[in-house]
Amino acid sequence: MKGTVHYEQKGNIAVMTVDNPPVNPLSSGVRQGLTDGINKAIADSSIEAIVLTGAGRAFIAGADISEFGGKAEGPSLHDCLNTMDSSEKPIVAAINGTAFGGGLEVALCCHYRVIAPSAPVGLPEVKLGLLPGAGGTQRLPRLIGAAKAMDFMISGDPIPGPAAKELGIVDAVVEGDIVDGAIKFANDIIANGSQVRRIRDETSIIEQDRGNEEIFESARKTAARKMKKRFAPEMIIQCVEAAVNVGDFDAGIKVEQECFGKCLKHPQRESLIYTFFSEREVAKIPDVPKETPTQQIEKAAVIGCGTMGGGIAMNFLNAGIPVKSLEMDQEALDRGFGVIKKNYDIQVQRGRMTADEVDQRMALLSGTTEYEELKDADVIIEAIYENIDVKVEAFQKMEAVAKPGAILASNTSGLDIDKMAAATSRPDAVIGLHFFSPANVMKLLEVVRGKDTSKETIASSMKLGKTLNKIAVLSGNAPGFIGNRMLAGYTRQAGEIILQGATPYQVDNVLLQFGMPMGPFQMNDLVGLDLGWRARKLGGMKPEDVPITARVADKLCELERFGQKTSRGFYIYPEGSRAGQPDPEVVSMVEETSAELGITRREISDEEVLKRCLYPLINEGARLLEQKIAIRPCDIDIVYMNGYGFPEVTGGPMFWADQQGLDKILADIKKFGEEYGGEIWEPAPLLMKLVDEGKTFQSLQG
Ligand code: 3H9
Repeated sequence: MKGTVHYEQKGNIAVMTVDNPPVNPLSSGVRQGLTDGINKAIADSSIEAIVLTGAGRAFIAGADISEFGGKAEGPSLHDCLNTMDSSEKPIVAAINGTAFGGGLEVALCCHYRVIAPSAPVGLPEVKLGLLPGAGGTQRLPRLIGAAKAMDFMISGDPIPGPAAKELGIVDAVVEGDIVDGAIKFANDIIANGSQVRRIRDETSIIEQDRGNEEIFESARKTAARKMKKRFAPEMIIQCVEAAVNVGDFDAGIKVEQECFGKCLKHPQRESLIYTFFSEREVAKIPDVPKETPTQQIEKAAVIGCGTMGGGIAMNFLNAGIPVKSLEMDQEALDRGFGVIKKNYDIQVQRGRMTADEVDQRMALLSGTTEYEELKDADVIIEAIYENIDVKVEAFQKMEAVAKPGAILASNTSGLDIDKMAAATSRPDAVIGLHFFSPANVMKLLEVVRGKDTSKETIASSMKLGKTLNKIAVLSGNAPGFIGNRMLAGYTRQAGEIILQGATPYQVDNVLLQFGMPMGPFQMNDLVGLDLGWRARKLGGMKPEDVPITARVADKLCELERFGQKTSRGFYIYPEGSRAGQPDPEVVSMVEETSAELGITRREISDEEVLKRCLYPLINEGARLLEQKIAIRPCDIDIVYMNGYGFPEVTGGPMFWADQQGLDKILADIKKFGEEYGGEIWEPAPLLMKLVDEGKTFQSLQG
């Protein structure tokens, strides 16, 4: 059995410590240890109260997620909690660190709770497609009211100890040694008559909520807005409705168990738990051992302070690391710093930061126009114009001034890292650090290893990703890396489909319905249609050589419809709005373009739109795996969910593909190949091999 609980007698108090490193989930051994420990303390007449705490950095991180979907050994969590709840000797939870999910529910089952100021508490089950299924949906509303409880459970976001006290989740915040504090708390209770306070028996707060339909309506609206297409929030609301309107605790628990069972069986649960483990798996690089020495990043430099460079600099400022920005002239620096300050001021207006915090962050930012001044930086990231010659020149200048051991990085979104590395005499220190726009917001960091990048540089960059609060995924060096290489087929298909009969609005709508935050044409409008158009013009491309899938976008650009920035693109954006409205003129333009190209338009079903946009992602993903550009399917999934908005509830394109059936996908790819031809529909050998062997992408995870 996994995990244990230590039992120690301190005078009249039994101190039980959950020990299941690194974060003490409620694995079988812990459940057994809790049950045995509580029974032992109850049976021992010299014990008057019990203190429960966790070893290391966590109190209890929740149920053992790896047990879901399988058969668990040992006592059930419910039996264990019933033993605790019915104890006549007071139990005090000494929340020393993270108390999440089932961990907080264990604490809610204790009769009292004290917490360390730094300890976070939360019920994040919703993020795994679940609900608090160990009494949390019944106990929390009895403690803090239905509205606040639903808010807490539907967001799944943690709060620190003092906020938990303010909300009424814990009884006291204890400075200093938490176990000593809890023992003192327990002795005060003993002195006052050893009363146990069971949350299950508290009724006054839920009675106030009874019959108030508005709070549930409001929770449903919040869930629809913030947790679009998620199954679990509605289940949480139904459980709280039962807590409030049924009133009887055991009847409420029955509803909770039924709803928990529905979540457990729902495909979203499987995808979201896969995502949880994948987010952690991507940090593990098979040929870069955990013990690889890393470079301490104490000072950073960013070349370029435009949209990307400024956003990248903000990541370092947010992590408390001083940054020097290099620009061509003072005017460009002032402009860049102005944008950074404006971004922070918006955070202050939204109440997410204080003016003092902004000052502290801005104080870490300095500017220069001289490469020489980058000599102290531990990492230098170039974020300049996406042109290999310009980048090569920047690397030559970087290496001339960089101190020994500094990481030399490029924020390129797909250019050749080895070419940049070859421009220096230290290719081992060169790496790609591809941030996604807006760089201060997006979670993904694509880390790109060149052929000579050292293990130390890789390990340091992956660690830097964590410091900057990003999810770092390692990619091999190939055009477009993982993300943009896969995206190429997706956007090209969207462009082709509209010429064959769909409208841009139908295509966008299908992908929105699938769960993408925006469709490909909305994305084009956001990024700016002029980028590709200008590049084609600058490159002297003749109109007849423009790829057919870019023809409509180029026509829009000729009319100065560049997208959101000019309030017109594929959509029309009313003054100040980012929500575009369809434009019949664009539909006519698309139809004209089809006619010019001699394409007969026909009705295209939503199903075909979806398959033709998504299957190229999967086919290309298979090639990336085959060519070892992506290490595992989960690396691709994490890139797509965090960098491109692929819906989390699907687990990412490769996981989703497995669930659809690779044989069905391969058959469709072959069919599209016969109908439309082109490299894009040539089945990847790995996909064919997996289908032949009756295997899934998951079978490659190792
Ligand atoms: C639940 O409680 C349901 C109940 O309501 C009802 C039951 C009937 N289980 O994240 P880290 C592993 S649902 C198993 O890198 P950090 C993790 O995979 C649960 N394993 O550390 C990793 O393994 P490895 C509700 C877990 O310091 C290692 O621990 N609870 C669990 O950055 C270190 O994790 C949650 O959703 C777990 N519960 O962050 C909490 N948790 O080293 C989920 C972690 O092999 N956990 N592991 O890759 C977290 O949010 C973070 O892990 C935590 C620590 C904040 C705790």
